[in-house]
Amino acid sequence: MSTHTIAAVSTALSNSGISIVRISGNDSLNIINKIFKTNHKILPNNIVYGKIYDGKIHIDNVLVSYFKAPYSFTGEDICEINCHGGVQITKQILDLVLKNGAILAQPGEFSKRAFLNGKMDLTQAEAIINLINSKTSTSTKIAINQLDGNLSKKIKNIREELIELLAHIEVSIDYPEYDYEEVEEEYVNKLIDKKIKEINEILSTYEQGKYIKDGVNVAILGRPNVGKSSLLNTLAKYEKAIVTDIPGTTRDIIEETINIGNIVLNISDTAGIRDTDNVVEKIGVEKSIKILDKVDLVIYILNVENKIEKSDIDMLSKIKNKGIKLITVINKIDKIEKSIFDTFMDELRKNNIENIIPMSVINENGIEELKNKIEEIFETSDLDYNTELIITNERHKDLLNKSIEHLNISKKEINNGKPIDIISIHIKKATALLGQIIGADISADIVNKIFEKFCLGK
Ligand SMILES: Nc1nc2c(ncn2[C@@H]2O[C@H](COP(=O)(O)OP(=O)(O)OP(=O)(O)O)[C@@H](O)[C@H]2O)c(=O)[nH]1
Ligand SMILES: [Mg+2]
Repeated sequence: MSTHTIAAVSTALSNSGISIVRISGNDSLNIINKIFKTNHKILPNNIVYGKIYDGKIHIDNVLVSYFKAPYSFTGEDICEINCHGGVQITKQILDLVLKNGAILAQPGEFSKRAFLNGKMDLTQAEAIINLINSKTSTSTKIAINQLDGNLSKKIKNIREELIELLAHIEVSIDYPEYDYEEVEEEYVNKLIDKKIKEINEILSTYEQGKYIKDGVNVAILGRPNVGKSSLLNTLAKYEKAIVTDIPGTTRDIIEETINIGNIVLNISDTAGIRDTDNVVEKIGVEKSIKILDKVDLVIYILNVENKIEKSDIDMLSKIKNKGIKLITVINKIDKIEKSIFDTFMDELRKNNIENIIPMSVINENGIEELKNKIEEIFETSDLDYNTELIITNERHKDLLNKSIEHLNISKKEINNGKPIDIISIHIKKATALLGQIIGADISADIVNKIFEKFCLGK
């Protein structure tokens, strides 16, 4: 299909034991023959030892493997040079391959060719990138499941039944003796309902899947000096943020990624929220409020030494009204009597604040409780990550949602007594949208966009 032969370094460019330069396309073996000397015969599915030469100059001692089309990752001839893993030597070998006829691969181009040559469908290609980017064992399991084709299988099944339904409808149109009677209506309605239910079941896993794949976005918010940066440092287990007793210490958003069990948290420590005339701090405060647009969870910290201000209650309501998950931490409990804590707690409860964690960051009191609460909120133990189908890609979610929209329209049209050919237009549309998930009927532009996000050499 593709004409030119491509090459790239498939391993990370840093000093390591070995690096792999991958070549794919008709010219792969020709290029290898020009630069590689060996005493062995280069046979498909074999790996041979030999030396790389640039003309007369000996560059490296390497292993070369050869996979003959169509039995390779891309479906084309592939040669891989396993060279020593120095950055300089790897670059030199890649340059040599390029000088001898290959062109540098685009990010994701090997996978794109695998898809275009029918070696895998789009969900499987997307699973590769999820697998590479995976940060926890759970997201790895989900990606492997998708790579095995489990999402594709499910989508194909739903799609096939809709295609059968369309064929059934065509028969009704072409052979008027089979009138499109009420029985037919009931049959079509029932089948569409069943498909909507199946699609919804897949969709319902998305939120969880997204958290597992991309991590949970968390902001630590609160007024100045309540202990936000101290909490970030304790969770990160090192002094990431500057902590002082001067209110207004943090001016910019400070980001850190940590794992709690199998959950990845992308935490942002923020500037303490207050009215201020300081230009720099003011910008920081604005950023703290703006961050609400992109977080899944807010940890709102209150200092038990202070009284709860109206601004705190307003902020807590704002967070809740935006539908963001909320944990409220009462910090510095090491500094007060129990009775003060009780009064504080009562006032929060009066304002319908739940998920409250008493804490002394300095003594690491309440940290485990906070972690447990986060796990409780974001880990649904009833999903079996080993076997269950979980979607993590926004593209899949959007296409599933749109296909449901069209199935719902077709149901409405049936109930409104619209002619069957009108109804079938929407079923066809839903079928096409489902097809786009696995890569059927998809435009070259979209394919390019998807593979652009891949890394170089994959
Ligand atoms: N006694 C006590 N002091 C604490 C506790 N947590 C934080 N502090 C102290 O409170 C002060 C402020 O802590 P920070 O973590 O800088 O507070 P912050 O909320 O990030 O403050 P800004 O960046 O100014 O918004 C520091 O002196 C901390 O050592 C705690 O649990 N108990
Ligand atoms: Mg701070």
